[in-house]
This record gives sequence, structure tokens and C-alpha cells, in this order.
Amino acid sequence: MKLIIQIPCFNEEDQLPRTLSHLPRHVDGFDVVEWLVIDDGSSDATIEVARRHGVEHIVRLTNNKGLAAAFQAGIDAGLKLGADVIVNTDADNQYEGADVPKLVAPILRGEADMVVGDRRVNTIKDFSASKKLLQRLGSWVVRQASSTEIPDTTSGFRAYNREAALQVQVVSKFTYTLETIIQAGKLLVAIDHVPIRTNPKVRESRLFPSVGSYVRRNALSVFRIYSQYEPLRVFWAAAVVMGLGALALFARFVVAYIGGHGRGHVQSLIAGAVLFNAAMLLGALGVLGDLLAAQRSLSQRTLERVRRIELQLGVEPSHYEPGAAAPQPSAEPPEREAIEV
Ligand SMILES: Nc1nc2c(ncn2[C@@H]2O[C@H](COP(=O)(O)OP(=O)(O)O)[C@@H](O)[C@H]2O)c(=O)[nH]1
Ligand SMILES: [Mg+2]
Repeated sequence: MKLIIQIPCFNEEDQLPRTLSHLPRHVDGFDVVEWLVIDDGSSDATIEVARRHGVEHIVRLTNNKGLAAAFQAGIDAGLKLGADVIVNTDADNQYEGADVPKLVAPILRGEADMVVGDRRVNTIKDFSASKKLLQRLGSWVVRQASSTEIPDTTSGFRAYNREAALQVQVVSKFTYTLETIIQAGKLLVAIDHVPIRTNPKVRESRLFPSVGSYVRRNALSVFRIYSQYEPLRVFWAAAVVMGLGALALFARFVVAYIGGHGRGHVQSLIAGAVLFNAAMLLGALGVLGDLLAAQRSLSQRTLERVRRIELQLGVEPSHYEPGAAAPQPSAEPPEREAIEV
């Protein structure tokens, strides 16, 4: 059994050594534990630092593609490097690396395919009140959309077994955390969560320069993802609101008409017709969205099979470079040369 711990990095030369120093080299239930750094076009010495600190595998994206793309590249490489379980963590040591065994335990027991580390957000001192509130709200929306019970949906500390990893297909550019949970909830993947420890903040968030941007970008992501996965609910709910408005206005006109002063209420009729049109349009968008959602799940199934075929064929990971030689005697030395697909 091989465990690969992946860390998406963007200019993390300062933080990486400490983060790596917390990561386990041996985890019960695994013969091999290897590390993978996905360097997202860093301009600093992230890759050299990673090599110097014993990271065996490097995926070097040529330019900055964003965290979600780096996460996806890591999952892909992890599978091709033969991981049975892939753990993702952040480079800034926010998640306690020593809790990796806790995170993979439900997978090893055969009870889950994907496990999300729960930071128990309410207990984190570094998070502002508005960040906590949004966390709770966002997590609630994601739970509704995904039909799961994950308390901390934006946590980046996660474990995937092979089956779950094969199914991950992130299309959002900016966040993978919410989308992957919604996807997993809809696929044949069992999701679990375990409480994990966090370390004090060492620097400001790179992903969100301010609380305002955190709220805006996450709210937008939640809405976009929810409407992508539940288009009928979103658009039909809006259509019903518009439709009820139209009905109220029509009723107003009819009452006035019967009362003999219908002429003076033609505005109600016009406004009602406009709202009615909007309701029809939204309803139609819901149907289109639903058709697209069906297509998306078909594409996802196809891509999952393509991945299985790639693994069978031994296709090499993209943008891969070997890192440091494996430190433990039981680990196979990385046998790959610099590889392009
Ligand atoms: N691939 C990639 N990773 C990034 C980027 N920005 C931040 N990260 C990584 O995402 C993780 C979380 O970043 P951080 O700034 O701590 O954001 P937080 O989620 O608010 O704590 C770290 O491992 C960063 O290196 C980026 O543009 N691309
Ligand atoms: Mg952080």
C-alpha cells in the first residue's frame, strides 16, 4: 500500500520546510509514504527547497494555473505514481501533518472512500466572525447540494482512496474544495470526516487577500456550483418567485376590472406579463441546466474510464519531475526520468 501526500504550492519556499517537518514518513497500514509537491509556476525556490527536504515527486506547472488546477494535477499524478491513498494538505502548515493517520483511518477501515479533515472552525481563533459565519453558511449550502454531512467543507486536508481519486474532476478554476464534495456526494463515493488539529496562522491567506474577497468569491463559488449541480431547483425556485409576482399583479388587474375601473390598472397587466415572461425564461433555463448537468455526469463517467485506461497503459503524469531520492529503505527509488506526455 502506498500513501502519497500532495501539497499544492505557489511560492512557498519559506513555509514548506516547517510543513514537511510535520508530515509523517511512516503511517500504519502503508508500506510506503511519499510526498508530492505541485509547484504552480512559483518564481521562488519552492522546488529546490522541496527536493532538499526529501520530497520525492514534483509536478511543475509552467505558469500559475490556480489552486484547483494544481490540486487536479496532483490527483492525476498521484494515481499514475501508484498511490492507493492520496492525502492533500496546504503548504502553510495550517493543518497538523501529524494527523494524517487519523485522516486515512476511515479509508483503511474500509468505511470511506474520501475523508475531509474537520477544523472545527468555530474553535479557530485566527478566523474572523464573518469568515466563520460564511464558513457555516457555505458548508450548509454544500451539505444540501451534496446530501452529505461534512461540517467543514472548505477544508483542504483530505484523503482519497483510488476509487474516489479516479472520479475527481474539478472544473472550477479557483476552488476545488466545495466542488469535490458535491461531486462525491452525487457519485458512488462514501464520504466521511474526522476532527483534526490546526496550527496557528503564520501568514495572511494568499487565496483571499481580504475578508471581503473571501466572502465574495466563496459566495459566488457556492452559488455557481450549486446552480451547476442543482439547476432545476435554483432556476425553478426563481421562476416560482417571478410567477407568483405575475399572478399577484394579474389578480390585482382582474379585481380592478371586475370592480369597473380596469382601465386604470393596465400597468399591472403589463408588469404581470413581464414577470410571467421572466418566469417562463427561468423555467426554460432550469430545463437546459438540467440537460447540461446530465451531460456533465456522463462526461465524468467517460473521463473516469479514460483514466483507468491511462493507468492500464502506464501513461506518465504530465509535467512530472523526480524529486529527492526516497529516504526510507522500503520505498522504491523514483524510477522516472524527466517526463513529458
Ligand atoms: N496551486 C496553487 N496553489 C496556491 C495558489 N495560491 C495559494 N496556493 C496554495 O494553496 C494553499 C492554501 O493557501 P493559503 O494562502 O494558505 O490560503 P487559505 O486557504 O486561506 O489558508 C497553500 O498550499 C498555497 O501554497 C495558487 O495560485 N496556485
Ligand atoms: Mg492557509
